[in-house]
This record gives sequence, C-alpha cells and structure tokens, in this order.
Amino acid sequence: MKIKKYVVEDVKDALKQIKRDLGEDAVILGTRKFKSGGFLGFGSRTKYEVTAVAEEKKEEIKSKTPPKDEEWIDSKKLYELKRILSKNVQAQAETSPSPKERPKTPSVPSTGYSVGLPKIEKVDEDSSFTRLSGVPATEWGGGDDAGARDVSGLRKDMLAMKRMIQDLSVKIGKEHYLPGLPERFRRIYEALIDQEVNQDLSRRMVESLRIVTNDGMDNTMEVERKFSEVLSPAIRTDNFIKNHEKGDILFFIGPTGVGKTTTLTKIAAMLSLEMRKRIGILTIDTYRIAAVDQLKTSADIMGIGVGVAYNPKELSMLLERFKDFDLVLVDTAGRNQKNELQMNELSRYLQIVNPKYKLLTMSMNTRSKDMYSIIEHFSVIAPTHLILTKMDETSVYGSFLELSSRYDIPVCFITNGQRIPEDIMIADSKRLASFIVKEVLTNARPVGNA
Ligand SMILES: Nc1nc2c(ncn2[C@@H]2O[C@H](COP(=O)(O)OP(=O)(O)OP(=O)(O)O)[C@@H](O)[C@H]2O)c(=O)[nH]1
Ligand SMILES: [Mg+2]
Repeated sequence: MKIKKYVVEDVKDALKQIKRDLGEDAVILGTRKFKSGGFLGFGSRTKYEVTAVAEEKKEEIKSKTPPKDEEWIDSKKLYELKRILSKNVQAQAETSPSPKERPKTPSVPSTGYSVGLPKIEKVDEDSSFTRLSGVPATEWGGGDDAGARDVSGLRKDMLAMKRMIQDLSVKIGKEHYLPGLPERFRRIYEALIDQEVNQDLSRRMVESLRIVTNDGMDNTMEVERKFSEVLSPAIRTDNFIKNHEKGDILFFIGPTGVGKTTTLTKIAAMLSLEMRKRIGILTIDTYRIAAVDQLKTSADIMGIGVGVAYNPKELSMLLERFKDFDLVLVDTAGRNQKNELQMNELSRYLQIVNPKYKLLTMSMNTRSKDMYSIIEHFSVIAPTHLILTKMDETSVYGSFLELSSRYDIPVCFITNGQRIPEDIMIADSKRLASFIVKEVLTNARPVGNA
C-alpha cells in the first residue's frame, strides 16, 4: 500500500497528480486546508494537503528495494489503517439502505472535482475530512443518507485515521533538520518537543521564529514577545464569556474525575456572582448519591437551585422550566470513553437536548496520546469546545498547540486549582501561547545561564 501527501493550491492539481502517481484506484484519505507563508498571518496563501492511498501493483512490490530508514512506514499502523477502512465499509454496508431506498438528491453537495477518481465531498461543515462519492455505498460505506449514528461513528474512525496519518507523515517526512540549525534554535526546538509538541509543528514554529527574529536572539523580552506572536495564531480558543447568548445550554462531558463538577461550579459562580446572570443548574449524574450533594452544596451557597433528571424526558421537562433563565449548566457523570454503553446513554440525552455548548473536559495531566484517544471516542457526540483542567498539576503545555493542530475544537476555559471560584481562566490564545513560551525559553537556556 502506498500513501502519498500532496500540498497544492488547487485541489484539482492534487487529483491530477494522484491519478498520475497512484492510478485510477487511488483513494483520498483526507484533505486539510491551511495557510502558508506570509508574515504573522499577513500575505499568507491558502493551500491544501491531500493524502491519498493506493494498493501497490505486484510488479512494483517485487522490484522495490528495502526502504531507507526515514521512509519506513510502520506496517502495524498501516494494517490498522486498512482495518479501520474495511471496518467502515463493512459497518456502513450493513446499515445502508438499498440504492432503491436512497433519496435521489444528495444532502451534501458535490464539489464537482472529477478526474476519473470518485468525487470528493465534505462530511460535515466543521470537518476537513472528505469522503468519496460516485462509489456504491456498499463499497465506500455510507452514501449521503447514512443516519446520524453512522456519521458519528465514521467521524470517530476518521479522527483516529487522521491521527495515524499525521503520525505517519512525521515519520515519512522526517528530515535531517537539526544538524543545520543554529544552536539556540536547536535548544528551542528540543524544548518544544519536551512540551509534547510534535516534530513537524515544532519545526514550523522554530522556522517562523527564525524569520521574525531574523535569526537573532539578543533581547530576551523581544524574543518572548515574537515567539508568542508566532505561537498564538496556532492555538484555537473561544471566549465563552463574550460570545455566549441568553438561553444557551452548557453540557459538561468528559472522563471520570477530571473536574467537570468543580469547573461547572466555578463557571456558575463567575456568571451568577460576578456577572449577575440568572443561572439554572441541572444534573444527570445520578449514579453516585454524593454527586448530587456535591453540586447542591456549592449551588446552595450561590443561591442557585439544582434540578436532578433521571432520564432524557425528565431533563427536557426541567429545561422547559428553565427556559427563561440566562444560562443552564448541565452536569453529567464521568464517562469511560471506551465504554460504548455509557457513551450511547450520553448520546441519547444530547439528542433530545441538542445543547449549543458540549464542553469536553479533560485534565492536562493526562498523557497526550490518551487525550487524543479521549477526543476521538467523544467525537461521536461532537464536542463543541474543550475545557482543560488541572493545569497546576503539570508543566507541559504543548497540548494547547497540539490539540488545535489536530482537532478543530476551540478551548474555552483552563482551570488551575481546586479553589472555587478563583482557579479558572478564560482561554485566550495569546495567554496560552505565553505559558508555552515561558516554559520553552526557560528550558532552552544554555546550562549555567539560568
Ligand atoms: N489540582 C486541581 N484539582 C482539581 C481541579 N479541578 C478539579 N479538581 C479536583 O479534582 C477532583 C475531581 O473533581 P470533580 O469536579 O468531582 O470531577 P468530575 O469530573 O466531576 O468527577 P466525576 O463526576 O466523578 O466524573 C476534586 O478533588 C477536585 O477538587 C484543578 O483545576 N486542579
Ligand atoms: Mg462530577
């Protein structure tokens, strides 16, 4: 199997190259839109990275010399990729209606690109993923009318695939970057890697820093400022306090023990005590008796009532009662993202309520790979925002950059302690960038220059 990446300004060019290099049977795995070049975001050009895969012809395999180290593709990962693709095909084929039952008009408009390859379509507006049309649903798995459940399952698998492709591309595109790099920038590059920023992203950030500092690093304050300017556009945040609207519903979701209830209470305090908003609090966490008490104790102090719902119907009835409130905050029980039953139950609540804010809460002291796995599992319920908690328990902040580069979900709050209500901050890309910069520049100092 051959995987190739193409960076182009027009997707049509990539399709021509794919057809030429990989043949008619090539499959598009994904497209990513990004800005390239320019200075601090000005004058940059829109480019597309298209990843395609094709089976190797028998004669090519025979004549192939063993791959060089840097070209080596992890065969286990490729096997996994193949498995996911075939799993999708199988699962979707089982649930897809027959061609007769399918509506004639596709719900997603085609982009119209065609060079003998199947057409590319967007899966949904928020995603940069593409899928192929012009292929029978039984071959591709889905078709335009696949149900919401299929789409969310597909989204989860696609995210896993995207991550695998990113990991592979780092391996495939591994360059001999370090030897040519001036010492001080090499130390910054290594400090970024220590912050768990991937090689590719670290390299891009260092290269941008070299450009904006003209390869000079004399004034520390100036370097700090310029480095923050380089990093902050790469961090996605959303200021909830500024952007929310009356009547919005916030659902706090996430793994167990990450700080959902504590963060909900902090936000409720901020909104009701400081901003004088009329807040309603509901909980569907009825598994532990202590959970309701935990919420009620702090809500009582703020003079906010807490409603408890034992099923989706009760929740929608309670929400009806709260409909004139400024905001309603809903606490949920921690979910083990690998437990499908728990995830399905949560989905049922979300289908009925369809809240504007689905706040996936994760602890920053979680290993990066586990964070990616959490996001991928929770993607079946399409979280709209991230809340990152327990920043006080780590000094690794690369997740601010990594999560933004991997997933299109903005961070809206960061929490940094157990105290209610003070240990919370509104996520702001410049501020988050400055945490990484301070840590990186401190760690990148030459020994004896502390
Ligand atoms: N250090 C630190 N601890 C925190 C932070 N946020 C929450 N905690 C603590 O984490 C523990 C779990 O917090 P909860 O709010 O109960 O977590 P949860 O996600 O609601 O837990 P479940 O409902 O059981 O899934 C408590 O001891 C909190 O005080 C934080 O930002 N920093
Ligand atoms: Mg809780």
